[in-house]
Amino acid sequence: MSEIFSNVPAIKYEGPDSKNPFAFKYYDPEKVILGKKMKEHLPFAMAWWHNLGANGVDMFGRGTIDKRFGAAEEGTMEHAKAKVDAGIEFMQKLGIEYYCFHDVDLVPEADDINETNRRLDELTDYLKEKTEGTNIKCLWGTANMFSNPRFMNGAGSTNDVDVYCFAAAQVKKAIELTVKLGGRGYVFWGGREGYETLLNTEVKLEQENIANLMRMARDYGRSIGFEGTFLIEPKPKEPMKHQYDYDAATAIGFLRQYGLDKDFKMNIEANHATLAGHTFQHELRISRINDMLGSIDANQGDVMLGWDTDCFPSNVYDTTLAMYEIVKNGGLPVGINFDSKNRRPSNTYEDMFHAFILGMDSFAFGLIKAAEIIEDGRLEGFVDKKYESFSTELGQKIRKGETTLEELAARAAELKAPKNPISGQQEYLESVLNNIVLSGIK
Ligand code: XUL
Ligand code: CO
Repeated sequence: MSEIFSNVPAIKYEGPDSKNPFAFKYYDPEKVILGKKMKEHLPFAMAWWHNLGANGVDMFGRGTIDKRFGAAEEGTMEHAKAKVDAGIEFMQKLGIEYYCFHDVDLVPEADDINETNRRLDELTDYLKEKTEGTNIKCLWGTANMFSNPRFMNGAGSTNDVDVYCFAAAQVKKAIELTVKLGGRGYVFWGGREGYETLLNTEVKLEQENIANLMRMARDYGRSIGFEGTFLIEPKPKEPMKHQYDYDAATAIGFLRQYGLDKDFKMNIEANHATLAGHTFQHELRISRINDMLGSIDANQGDVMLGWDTDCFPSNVYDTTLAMYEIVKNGGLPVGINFDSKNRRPSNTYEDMFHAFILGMDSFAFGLIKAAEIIEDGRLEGFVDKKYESFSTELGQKIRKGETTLEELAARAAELKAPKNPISGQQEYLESVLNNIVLSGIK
């Protein structure tokens, strides 16, 4: 197997003062933070579709990036195998141990699903053989139920029983492959599970059918030995006008309604959060407090653009607050998938590495600063103080749900007026956050 990325060395940690473009400035895998190695806090994964597939094509222009990786022609099994070789070399050079895939990222899809499945078997045999003896494994798998025209009216939410069977067949196969490749998670992202207009849509039927597809997936997965986490990846829109898994709160409510909440958690994507009008931290917090935080798709949107740009994460305030939620969650049961892609004019192999160095360093920096927020104590100390009245005898009684309106109204009558409300001190807290983020690396 010849070296594909021959201009790029193995990427090592050199520290914040390094000017080497092919070195980590913050990601130091063996460094211990809050009792755990950085690489254990940060189970990074490469998204097969973006990193090995996306060639810069957009709605207005053809691809700009050559991702043949030495294969003669795109869309062949030779190309599919070249992607495996390139992917392994890429991950090893960066020290990334995980990858995520959709079924059809791995092989070119055939007209007959039997042939597609045969190709998937051949390719995953090859992938397994090539990763044997390395520490590279699958983070999560998923079925692409949004690109093929048969899913134009939805997959689990389709109007057509036969199309529903194809969705089921793809989910079945993708779970089998996830198990074969040792995956920790299985994701449902419902790109076509939603509607363009309610004039032609039976929302109740569609949602019940989606829930049944997920139930069958859970039962089948458990029956073939999948012990990992099933995940819903919320997104409010794009490609559909409205997607049912709008945000974490909506998806969690859906899982509870259909009795799926013991097996499923959230895969929170930063850019999907902002499309829903939330911060990334909001979506992580809502998931965490409901014991539903399973995994993240690491990327960021662009404040000037209202769609899913899947930029590599560079905003260290966002990664700091995200890592704060993740650390508070006790880590992630699944991991951190860079669902991010190079910008179209970043069209060299070197750019692929720069992108991951940016993303991994941004999250490593976020982890360092999240630990500092916790150790510093000023932010959490303020929050404790803000709510301290709920530690009093009456506050505790309210928390336990042991009070009545009459009793509380009697106290209000006795007080006549409450004491002045305490300040929320937002600007002070923001200056504390700045102080921590900008204080350098110890
Ligand atoms: C689309 C998206 C997907 C999912 C997997 O916005 O995020 O790539 O992560 O289907
Ligand atoms: Co995603």
